[in-house]
Amino acid sequence: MEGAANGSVDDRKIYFRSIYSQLKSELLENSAFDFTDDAREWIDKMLDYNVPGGKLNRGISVVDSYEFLKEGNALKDDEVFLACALGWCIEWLQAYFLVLDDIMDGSHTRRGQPCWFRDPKVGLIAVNDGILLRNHIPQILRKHFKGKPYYVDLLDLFNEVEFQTASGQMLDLITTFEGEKDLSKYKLPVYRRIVQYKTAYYSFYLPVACSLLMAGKKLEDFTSVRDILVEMGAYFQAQDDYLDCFGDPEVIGKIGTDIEDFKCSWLVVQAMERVNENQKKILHENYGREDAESVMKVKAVYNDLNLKDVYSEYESTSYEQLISQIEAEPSEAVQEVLKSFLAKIYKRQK
Ligand code: GPP
Ligand code: MG
Ligand code: MG
Ligand code: MG
Repeated sequence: MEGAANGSVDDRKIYFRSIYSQLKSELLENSAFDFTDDAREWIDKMLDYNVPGGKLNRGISVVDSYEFLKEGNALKDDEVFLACALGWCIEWLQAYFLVLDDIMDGSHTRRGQPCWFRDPKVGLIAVNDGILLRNHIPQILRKHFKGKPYYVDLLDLFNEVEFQTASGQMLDLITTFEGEKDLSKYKLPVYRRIVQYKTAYYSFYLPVACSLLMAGKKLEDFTSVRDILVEMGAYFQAQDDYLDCFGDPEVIGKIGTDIEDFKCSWLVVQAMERVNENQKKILHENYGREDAESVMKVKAVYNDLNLKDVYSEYESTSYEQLISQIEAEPSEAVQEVLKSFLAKIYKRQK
């Protein structure tokens, strides 16, 4: 499999995908649970529906980052396999979050198909499926990493990041639903705290932290790297919020719900900093309502405020700031890890 490790981006993706089938088979053969045919079929279908259909950026980043950290030494077959397995653990974590997040956000589509809970045969069984997805992670880790010197640190890392994400999700939800709908509390510091916890740790810090552990590093020696990744995660969520409103649902694979859900989105925070009295009134009256006309009125205010230009400007400044923070990192290998991650998301359309 040497070629898979050192070949083109596409080869790597094909190899990464092939590991998914192996991990799925192992979970289905797991002797800790006496599977009936029905149970095996359910899990098989549930996994195929929810785990492999995304961009796989997070998962593949573990392999890419690990390779940079090995500084030019070609990865051995077993090392590529382990980095892929860890990458898939992050994709499993993401599937678990998304299955539950879509219920909480009342979303309709995800990755170009109806949300899992929208299938009438699934409904709230999706909650338990989320719990199963989450519990597959320690199963995968036990099978492939038990005995490695960094095994305990890996378990600890996944637990910590899950806690951070659930805490961020809580902030997202209570900010949205607590008491009267009050847009005046939607300010940048509130926004930053939500996105740091709900998105940045699991999407950006976790893949790099996994590769650092595999490379035998101690995470406490990399706090400045963590801070840069958290910053990158905040930028990524601002993109997600922008695309929720202005992205093409065909391309992003999901229909936005942030306006309807009264979310503390990057767009509404920017809008509130710029509105005149009349525009503020329109937002107060229409933000957080389900009907298409209200949503259109909110979008019209965003357009009047030229939020597309504000966003473009924000993208460029964030990029420049991140690059200069990255270039202050002493290790060239670490710089490569961070730059390659940033390149994957800069100006993304999906
Ligand atoms: C993204 O928010 C955040 C998550 C998917 C984390 C969910 C965490 C849980 C503990 C369930 P989002 O709602 O903006 O994402 P999307 O736009 O993809 O629905
Ligand atoms: Mg959400
Ligand atoms: Mg959501
Ligand atoms: Mg979103």
